[in-house]
Amino acid sequence: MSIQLDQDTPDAPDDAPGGLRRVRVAIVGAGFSGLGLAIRLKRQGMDDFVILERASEVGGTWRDNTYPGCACDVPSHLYSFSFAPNPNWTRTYSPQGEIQAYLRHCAERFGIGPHIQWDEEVRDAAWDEASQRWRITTTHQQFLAETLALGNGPLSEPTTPNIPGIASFQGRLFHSARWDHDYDLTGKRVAVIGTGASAIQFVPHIQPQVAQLTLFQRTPPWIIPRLDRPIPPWRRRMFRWAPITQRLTRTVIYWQREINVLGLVYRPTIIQNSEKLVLNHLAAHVADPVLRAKLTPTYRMGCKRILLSDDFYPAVSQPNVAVVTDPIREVRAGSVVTNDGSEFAVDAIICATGFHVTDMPAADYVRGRDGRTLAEAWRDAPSAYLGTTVAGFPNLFILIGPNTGLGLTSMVFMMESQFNYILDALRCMRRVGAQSIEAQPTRQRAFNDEVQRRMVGTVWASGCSSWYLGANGYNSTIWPGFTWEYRQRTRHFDPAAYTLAAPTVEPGQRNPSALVSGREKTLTPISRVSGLLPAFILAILSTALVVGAWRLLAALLNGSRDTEEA
Ligand code: N01
Repeated sequence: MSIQLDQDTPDAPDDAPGGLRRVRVAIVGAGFSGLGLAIRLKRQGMDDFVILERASEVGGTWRDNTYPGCACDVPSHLYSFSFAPNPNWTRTYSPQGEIQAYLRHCAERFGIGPHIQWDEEVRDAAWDEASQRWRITTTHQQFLAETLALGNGPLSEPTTPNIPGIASFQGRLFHSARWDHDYDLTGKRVAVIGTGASAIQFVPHIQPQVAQLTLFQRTPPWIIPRLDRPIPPWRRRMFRWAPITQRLTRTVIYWQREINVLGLVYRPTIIQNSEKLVLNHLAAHVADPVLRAKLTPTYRMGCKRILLSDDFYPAVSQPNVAVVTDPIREVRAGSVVTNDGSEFAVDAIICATGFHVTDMPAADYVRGRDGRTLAEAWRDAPSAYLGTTVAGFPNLFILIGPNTGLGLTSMVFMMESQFNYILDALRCMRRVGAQSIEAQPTRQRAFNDEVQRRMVGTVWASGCSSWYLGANGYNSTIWPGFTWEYRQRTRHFDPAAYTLAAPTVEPGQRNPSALVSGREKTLTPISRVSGLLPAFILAILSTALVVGAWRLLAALLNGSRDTEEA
């Protein structure tokens, strides 16, 4: 039976005294995750929510990252909402503009626009024990929300490197996630710092334009062929007329990506075999042995994010590009100086140096039941139950929370798993009359212990440094398993892992267990037994697919080498 999350309930919202606006759910951010949750709420008949968006446009990271060549490295048939397939993607890997347009279209199609408070940056969000609600202060307003969902994402705050002298640079300096489109790079001497997912996408686009490109590389990435191609009009028509064909395509892509988990998590030998193939790809495109040595990774493939590109190696092989591997010592008014004393005169520096992932700024303004901020609760390392809820922070849901990140497949799949969980949590609260839910510390700890145990022996624990790891080397970003397993575990809200508090609780007093006992028995728990059969079938399916996929990759790589040699 599905319970509607409609707003005709006894405590339906009305604006509280003191200019506070009461809402049932406040969502921070109108990016992929915030929009997706809003759409799912709306489709469940729940209209009483607000999205607090600091900008004046939807899209989150797909709005902010506008660098040349910005595109998704997960095929868009998979990197899109399952409930809103887009038959009109023009390429296998959609460019940023199309993804941004898709998100805008979703917001319009599902009527999310009126729920968005534009130009409202959240400054503070504190759990108010007396009212059992979140008091949220934004740039211009205050809200009292039953539930707070953080959809601001881990890739929203760019990191600028702390290099001595960088503040005194007299040329143009900007981050790839805040591209300066007013600055014409034509004929300029440009330094690019970093060789991550962003840099390898824009370097091939700016290389033909600039006079000289100096690429400061700290660690060479593993790069596999992207094989991006246009989706022909006939196929787009087919997806429109027969949506099942697009669903099938999505399913195939899902499993093609999912099988990588076997190598990343369970069978590192598979990864070792494919490393040889990928080095062949490098050799096929970079003839200069000195440059090739610089570009050859010395750590296990997959330990850092595996990158996809067809044009990065050809671009850095051009005469106007220099790959510098000596570490940067300082930045001067018009140059970059490396440890060996070499000085590179530049007109502009582009930092492609990533984001505040494990130290996201939102953690500083979200304060839980005892007044502690998330950052304080996460002093050792970020952690959450099922990557979504945190002990001490009632009615808080973190979208793309700790240990929900992925190496090679679509984050939208993980987000949609979280949407299921959150909606079921809200339904459960209605059903049992709970005003607040809070993850039990023991369950949160047990979950995180399990995640960390499973991390041992995976490729992410094979000894490289990456943004997956926090300052103390703890991996609080990656989900070390199959994504279908995460889907399975978040299919239903599990009240036994929570403390549920009744609305009658007096300020300062908590009497949670009254609601929990007995009621939870009426709810469907995750069935471990029923989870085993699909897991077994899927494991067999995965094994069959992995063999086929790696053979295909081998054939493609050999084919491309043969073509080069011919
Ligand atoms: O950032 P990164 P990004 N001095 O952290 C180097 C997503 N994304 O913006 O490897 C010198 O990957 C750093 O060196 P090292 C995706 O999840 C998705 O490129 O740490 N160098 C590295 O080379 C991705 O993973 C898409 O040794 C410094 C680079 O800067 C995430 O965003 C597209 C330095 C940072 O690479 C971030 O990607 C683009 C310093 N002080 C991005 N500090 C899709 O297609 C850092 N570096 C979905």
